[in-house]
Amino acid sequence: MKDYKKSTIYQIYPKSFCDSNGDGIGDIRGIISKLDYIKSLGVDYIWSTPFFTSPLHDNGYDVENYREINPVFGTMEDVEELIAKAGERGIGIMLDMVFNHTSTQHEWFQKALKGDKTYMDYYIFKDGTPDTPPTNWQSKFGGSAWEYVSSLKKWYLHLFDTTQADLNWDNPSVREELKEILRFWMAKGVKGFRFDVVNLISKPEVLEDDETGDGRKFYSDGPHVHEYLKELSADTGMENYITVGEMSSTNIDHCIRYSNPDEKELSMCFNFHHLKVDYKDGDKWELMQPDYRRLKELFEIWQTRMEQQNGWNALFWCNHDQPRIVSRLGNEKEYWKESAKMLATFIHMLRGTPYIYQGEELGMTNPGYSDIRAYRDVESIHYYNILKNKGKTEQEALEILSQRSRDNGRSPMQWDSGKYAGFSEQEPWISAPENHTFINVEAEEQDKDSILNFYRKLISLRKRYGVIQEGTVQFIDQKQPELLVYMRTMKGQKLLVASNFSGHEIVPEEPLSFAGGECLICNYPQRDREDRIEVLRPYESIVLFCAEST
Ligand code: TEU
Ligand code: CA
Repeated sequence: MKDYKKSTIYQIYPKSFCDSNGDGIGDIRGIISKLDYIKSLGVDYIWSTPFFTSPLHDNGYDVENYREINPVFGTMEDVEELIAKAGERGIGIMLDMVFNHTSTQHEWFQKALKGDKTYMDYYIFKDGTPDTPPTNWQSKFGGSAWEYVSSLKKWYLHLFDTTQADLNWDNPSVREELKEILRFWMAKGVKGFRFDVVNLISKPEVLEDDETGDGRKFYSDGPHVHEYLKELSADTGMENYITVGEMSSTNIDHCIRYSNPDEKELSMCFNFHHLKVDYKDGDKWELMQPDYRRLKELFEIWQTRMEQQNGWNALFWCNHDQPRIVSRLGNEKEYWKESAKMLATFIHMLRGTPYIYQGEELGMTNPGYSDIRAYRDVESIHYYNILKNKGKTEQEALEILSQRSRDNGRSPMQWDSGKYAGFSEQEPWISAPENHTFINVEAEEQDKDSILNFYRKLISLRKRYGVIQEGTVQFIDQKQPELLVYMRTMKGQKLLVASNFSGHEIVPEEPLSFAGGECLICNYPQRDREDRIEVLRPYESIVLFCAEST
C-alpha cells in the first residue's frame, strides 16, 4: 500500500502560523521554530500554502514567481532549511502549486500586457469592446470573470480576483513551463504537492454565456483536464510524490478518475460538497442550519463509491478558506471539547488521508470579528459590499461574514495566553480572538484530556490499525439525521464508529451492539458496557474495535 494511504497531513497557512521576526506576519523561520511541535503530533507531511513572491492580493494565491520566496515570509535558504529540518524529523514538505492562474504581476502577464503574442497566448484573451465582456461568467470572488485591457482592446479571463489571470493550458508551452516549476521544487527535496483548483484548468474551446449559472459548468472538470494531469504526471515523475488536487464544484465520477492509481493523475482529491450542507440553496452567503441528512448521505456516497472504484479521498473539515468546524458543526460554548473531539473522530476514522488545519487540533473557533475593519480577505470585503448592495443591513452582512468569511480560518495560531497569542511580539496582521487565553497550545499541553492530546491519539491509531488505513467502509442506517454510524472492516479487524452530531442525547432505534468490542477512543469518560451502545451523549463519539478470528 502506498505511503499516502497511511499518512496524516498538517496544513500550515504561513501568514498566520508563527512570526519569527516581530513584523506581525507569520514566516518560514516561524514554521522551522515549531517543527518539534508538529513532529509531536505524529503527522507525516506538512502542506504549506504558497509563500512565493506575490503582491498578496489573495495572500499568495496570486503568484508572481514560482521559484522565488516572498521576502515577507523569508528566503530560499529558509525554505531549504525547512525542507531539511522537517526531513530530519521524518516529515515531508508539500508545496501549493497555483497553476490555474498567475498574478497579473507575473512576468508572463506583464509581457502579454505589452502585446507580446507569445505571452498573450499564455492567458485567455478575447477580443471585445469595453462595455460587453465575452461571456456572462462570474468571478468566484464576485463580479465579472473578465477584465478589459484598453491598450490591447481585449478582455482576459480571471475566475478569481482581477489580479489572478487564468492560464491557457491548451498552449503546450504553458504546460512545459509548469512542469519545469515542479522539477525545480522536486530537486529541492519537497515530497509532494497540493494543486490549487486544478479541476478548473481546462476551458472549452468556444466560450459561451451560461444561461443558468455563473459559468462553472463549462470549465469545472473541463474537456482536457484528465489528459493534462496525466501528461503533467508522466513528464515529471509526479507519481512518486504525494499529490492532492483541490477540486472546485466537482463530482464523484471525476474524482474517482483523478485519484485512481491506475489513471496516474493524482494521489487524492479535496471536494467541498460536505461543507455546503449549511449553504441555503447552495449560496455560501445565505445562512442556514446544517442539513445532517444531506451530510450523512454525502459521506456515505463519497466513502463507498471511492472505495468501490479505487479512488482516494482527502479527508478534512477545515482549511484556510473555511470557517472553523467547531463553530460550524459543533458547539463552541457548552460542548466545545466534546464537539471538537467528536468531529475529529468522525473524520480520522474514515477511509482516506486526513488533513489537520493549524489550530484545528486545539479546537480553535471562529474569531467573531464584529467590525468590517477586522477583515482582510479580498473575497470577504467584496461580498460585504455585494451583500449590502443586495439590501442586507450592515448588521446582517457582518453576521454572515462572521460565519462564512475565509478570515475565520486565518486568525493567528494560538500558542499561548500572551498578548498576541504567542504568535508574534507585535500586533498581528489579523487579530486573535479573546479565547486564546484558554484555547492555546501551552494550556492544552498541560491538560491530559485536551483536544490537542486527543488529536495525537487519533493520529497514532491510524498508524497502529490496518483497518483504519485500508478497511472497507459501510454506513449503518440510523433514523436520527444527527446520528452517523459506520463500520470499517478488514481481515481479522472490525471497527464501529458512532457519532452524535447534536447537542442532545440520542437513543438509537436498535442499540448498537458489537460483540467482543473494546473501546479504542471516546470523547467521554468510560462507559459501563462497550459492546452495546444504548444511548449517545451530546456530541459523543465512540470507536469500538474487535479483532475477529476468521
Ligand atoms: O480556493 C478555491 C475556491 O474556489 C474556494 O475555496 C474559494 O475560496 C471559495 O469557494 C469561495 O467562496 C483556492 C484557494 O484555496 C484559495 O485560498 C484561493 O483564493 C483560490 O483557490 C484562488 O487561488
Ligand atoms: Ca514575520
